[in-house]
Amino acid sequence: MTDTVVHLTDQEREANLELDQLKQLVGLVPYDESSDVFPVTGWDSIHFVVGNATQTAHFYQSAFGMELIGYSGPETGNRDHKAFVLKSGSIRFVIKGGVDPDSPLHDHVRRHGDGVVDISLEVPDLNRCIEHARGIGATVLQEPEDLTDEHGTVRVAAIATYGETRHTLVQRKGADGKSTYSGPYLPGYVKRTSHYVKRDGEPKRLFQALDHIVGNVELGKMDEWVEFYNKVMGFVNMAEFIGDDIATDYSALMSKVVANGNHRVKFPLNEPAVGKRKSQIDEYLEFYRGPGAQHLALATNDIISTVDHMRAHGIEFLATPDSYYEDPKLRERIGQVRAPIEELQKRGILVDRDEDGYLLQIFTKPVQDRPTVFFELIERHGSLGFGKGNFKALFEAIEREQEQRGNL
Ligand code: TYF
Ligand code: FE
Repeated sequence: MTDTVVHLTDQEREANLELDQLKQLVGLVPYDESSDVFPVTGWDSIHFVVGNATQTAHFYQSAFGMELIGYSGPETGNRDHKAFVLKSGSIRFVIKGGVDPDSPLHDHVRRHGDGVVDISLEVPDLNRCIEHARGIGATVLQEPEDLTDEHGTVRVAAIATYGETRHTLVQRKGADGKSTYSGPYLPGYVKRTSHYVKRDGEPKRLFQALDHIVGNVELGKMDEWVEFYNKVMGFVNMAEFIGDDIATDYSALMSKVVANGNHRVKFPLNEPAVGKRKSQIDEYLEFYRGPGAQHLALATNDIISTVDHMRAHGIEFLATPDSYYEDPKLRERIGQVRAPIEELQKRGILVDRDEDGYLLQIFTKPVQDRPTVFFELIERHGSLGFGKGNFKALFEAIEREQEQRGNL
């Protein structure tokens, strides 16, 4: 096993990320790619379908500091919908909303509300992935196809995952490892830059990478989805899991984590558990009308200024009670961290430490009308975990919100 198998994607290189930085940001590990049945290079893009893409794209530019880089819509020949491509560091969001009243995107919004429809991954050998996935019995939603325009060619295909969510697989490089496409995003999208102007003193970007995306699945289905990622996509199980112990006392959920070989792509999978109270996962499943992506964790190297910026732009975070910081066991548990605890307390940032290091994290409230999708900000300092030591405080905070919504 050597480090040399961990490559940077073009996106990461463009974002001027060094491998060491990325290792720190998202907790990369070396692995042997030659025995991988479904090699994944990294995240390609995350697609959201929303009720009003024009306004949601503005929200991600202003409050999340993202940069508009591409567009598809009626002006470019796409009469069905508008799609805005936004970027921060090495990650892209694609925000889509129906224009044609008969657009199928409206059906998605009617049923699920705003949400994540596609977790797109970059792969070095698309045909090999699809052949393997089909062999195991995965649902191929889109057969491999070359998309071409004046900027070159990208090869894409898609497989189904939980609920109505899909993984589009994108191959942007030839067998020689050279990029085959030089456009802003994919064929069909034109370059477009922001009208949103950053105010003086605003950080260049608020997050550099995507750390993990959590999926909520139905009661009793978590292990099936873990097996799906193991068998179909060659993902490995990570150590962290939430079992019955935390489930019965707090928000009643079970969770296991799968990751691709080098841990760049990490998927915790939650299912509701029967506890004292109605699970936060049940609330999600009810309002999303089925399984779907629950939270996206954005990796930042400066969570303090990121939180300050987002708050100044109206983003609401889950409150952490002062008792969390005043507990003498907290200081014992976390030891020395990069900022005074008072600075973390002021903002409600949580801290956790394990054998590899520590992490800082904070969670937003749901970002759309339904109590479904939310975001996490995470600043890793060696820890490869997900904040297990914070689950109690976090789930209690989620329950306070659930109670206010009348869903507990
Ligand atoms: O991704 C994680 O595991 C942490 C903790 O419903 C978490 O961010 C787990 C389940 C959940 C909310 C947060
Ligand atoms: Fe998380």
